[in-house]
Amino acid sequence: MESEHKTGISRRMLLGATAGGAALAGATGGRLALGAGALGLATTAGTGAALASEGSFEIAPGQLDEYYGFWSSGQTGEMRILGIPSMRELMRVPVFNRCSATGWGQTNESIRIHQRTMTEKTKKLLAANGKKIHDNGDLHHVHMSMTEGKYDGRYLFMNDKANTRVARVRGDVMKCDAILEIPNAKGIHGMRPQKWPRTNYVFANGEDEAPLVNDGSTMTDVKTYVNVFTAIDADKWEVAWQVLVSGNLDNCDADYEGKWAFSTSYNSEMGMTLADMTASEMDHVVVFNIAEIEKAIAAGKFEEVNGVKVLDGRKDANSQFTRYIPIANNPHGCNMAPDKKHLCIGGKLSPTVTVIDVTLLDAVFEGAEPRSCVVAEPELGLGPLHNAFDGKGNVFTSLFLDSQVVKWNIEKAIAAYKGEKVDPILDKVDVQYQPGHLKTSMGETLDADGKWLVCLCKFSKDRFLNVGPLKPENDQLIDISGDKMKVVHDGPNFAEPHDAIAVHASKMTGIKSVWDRQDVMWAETRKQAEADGVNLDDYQDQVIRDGNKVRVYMSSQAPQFSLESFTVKEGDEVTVIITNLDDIDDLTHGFTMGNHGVAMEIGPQMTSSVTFTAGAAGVYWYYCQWFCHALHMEMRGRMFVEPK
Ligand code: K7E
Ligand code: CUA
Ligand code: CA
Repeated sequence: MESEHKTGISRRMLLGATAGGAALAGATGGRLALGAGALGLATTAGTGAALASEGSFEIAPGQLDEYYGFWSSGQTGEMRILGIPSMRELMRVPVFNRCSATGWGQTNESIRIHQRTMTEKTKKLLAANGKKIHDNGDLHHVHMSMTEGKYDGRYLFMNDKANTRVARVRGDVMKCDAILEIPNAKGIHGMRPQKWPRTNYVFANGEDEAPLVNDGSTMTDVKTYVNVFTAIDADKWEVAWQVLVSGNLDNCDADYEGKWAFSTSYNSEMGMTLADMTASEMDHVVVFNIAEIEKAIAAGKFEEVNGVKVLDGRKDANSQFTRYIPIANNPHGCNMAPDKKHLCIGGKLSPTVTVIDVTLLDAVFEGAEPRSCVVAEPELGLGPLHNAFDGKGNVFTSLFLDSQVVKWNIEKAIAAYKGEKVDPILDKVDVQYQPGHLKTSMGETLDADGKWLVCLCKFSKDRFLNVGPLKPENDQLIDISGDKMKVVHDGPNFAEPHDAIAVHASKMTGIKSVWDRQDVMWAETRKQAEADGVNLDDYQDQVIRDGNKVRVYMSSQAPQFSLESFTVKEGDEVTVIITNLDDIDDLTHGFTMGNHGVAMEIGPQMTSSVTFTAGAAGVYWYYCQWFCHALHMEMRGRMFVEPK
C-alpha cells in the first residue's frame, strides 16, 4: 500500500539489502586505494587559504579553542570533550563505563546515581552476576539542553543503546548526575532534547522490538512485539510518557516550535531477520503530536505499564498521537534544519534525502495524504546517513558508501522536486572513510554559524600508523566557511564516536573550577556523616565501627591525607570518605587502596567515598594517584588489616 505513494525514485535506484551489503564491502576496499594518494594531495593544497576561524585551525600553545566539542564514544560508554577547531581531546567524562581514574562506577556517589532508577528486573539480573551496576554502555548520541532553540549549557544528555538507558551530565561540573533505565523499551538509540520552548523533554527511541509484557511467555509470537517512543522529563529525570508505535525506531529529532518530534524507522516490516527488515519498498518516519499526547495524558487516557503512562500510537489505533510518513526503505538520520521548517531524512539504502516541510504537518494530522508534507527528495549519492546545517539554507550530508560529504541547497532541491531544471548539489568532498554522523558548528540550533564541519568517519584505514587489526576511527575537520569544503585535519579517535556537537565557548561560561562543598552529588554521604556525628565542613578524622562495617572519615590537603593510618579487620566492609580541603583550581587528589582494586578522584572541595571489603590480614598502603604536589609521592598512608 505504501509503495503506491509517489517517491520520485524508482525501485531500481534503491539498493536492496544484499546489494547494499556488497556495495559496502566494495566501497571499503576500493576507496582505500583511491584515497591515499589523490586525497592526501587535495588536503595539503588547502592550507594557506583563509580558514573558518579567521586564520587557522591550528591553536597555538596557550590559546583556546572557539568551540567545545561534546563527543559520544560509542561502546566505550563515556562522553568526551574536544576543542574545535584544534580537535585536541580535553576531557573524558565517564557515564556508562567504569573509570579507573575517577572511580566512576565504583564510588558510592556514582553507584547511587546508577542505581536510583534501575528497574527491579535489572537489579535482580545484576545481583545474579554479583554486580551492582552495568559497567558498560553504548553511547551513540550526545546533545545539549536548549532554551528557545539555542544551547543553554545546563545539561548534556546521552543514550546507552546496550542497556536501554539515558543519562544526564551537568553542564557546571561535567559529571553525570542521573541515569535512567527506560522501562518497556529495548535498546535506546536515537535521542534528542526538545528545542522549544525549552528542553522539558528528552525524546528517546527504542530500537528493538519486544513483547510489551516481556515475561518469557513467548518469543515466536511477533504480534505481541511493540516498539516504544519515550519522553523523559528532563528536570525530574523520570519518564513523562511513552507512545507505542508500529515498526521500530532509529534516529529522532524535534522541531523549533515544540509541536512535533520525529523518528525514523528502518523496520516498518517488524521483521526479525535482515531479509525481513529490508523487504518493503518503503519504511516511514513517525511524527509525534506533542499537544495531542499531552492532552491524552492529562485526561488520564493512558494505560499504566511498569509504572509508566503509555499511549497507543500504532497505525491500527488510528490515534491523533502519530502519523506515519512513508520514506524509501531503511532510512537513518533525522535532522531538523535551523530554518525551523525543514526536516531532512537520510535515505541510507536510497541515494536520497527526503525533505519534509513541518508546516504542512497540521494538514497531515487533519487527514491530508501523508506524503503531502514531502517537498524535496534530492538524489545525492550512495548511503546518505546524517545531515548537518550551516544556517544559510545548505545541508551537508554524509554519504557512507561513497565516502563523501555532499553540500546541497534546500531551496534548490525544492525547486528541482517541483520539476525545475536545477541541480541542488553545490559541492562534494572525499572523506577518509565511510562517514556516519557529521556536525556543523552550532548546526543543530538557531545559532548555526556555518564555520566548521566535523565528519565522524567509521574507518581510518591508511590514515594513521598501523596500530594492529583494531584501527582508530577518524574524525575529520572540514572548513565550510567558503563555497568549497576543505578537509583540514585528521582526528584519530577510539571506539567509537557516533555523534558529536560543537558548542560555542560563550555558551559554557557556567563551568566551575572548584566544587561547591554542599554539592548534591554527595548529599547522601553527608547524611551518613551527620548520623555518625561527623561534620564534613569542620573537619575531624573519625574511624567508626558499626558491626562489621567501618567508616573512615578523613580529609586531604596537599600533600597529605589527614589520617596516615587506620586499622580494620579481615573481611570488614570498609567505607573511606574523604573531603578535599584544597580549594585551588586543578588541585585534585585521589585515593587508591593498594591491592584492593579501589581508586577514586577527589576534586577541589569535593567529598568522595568508596566501599570495599578488607582483604587478607597485613599492611596495605593507600596513596594519592593524582599528581598534586612536589611531595605527591609522599601523599600516602597505611591500612592495617588485623586477622579475624
Ligand atoms: Cu551511528 Cu546516530 Cu547510532 Cu548513525 S547512529 S552513524
Ligand atoms: Cu594528592 Cu597527589
Ligand atoms: Ca525496512
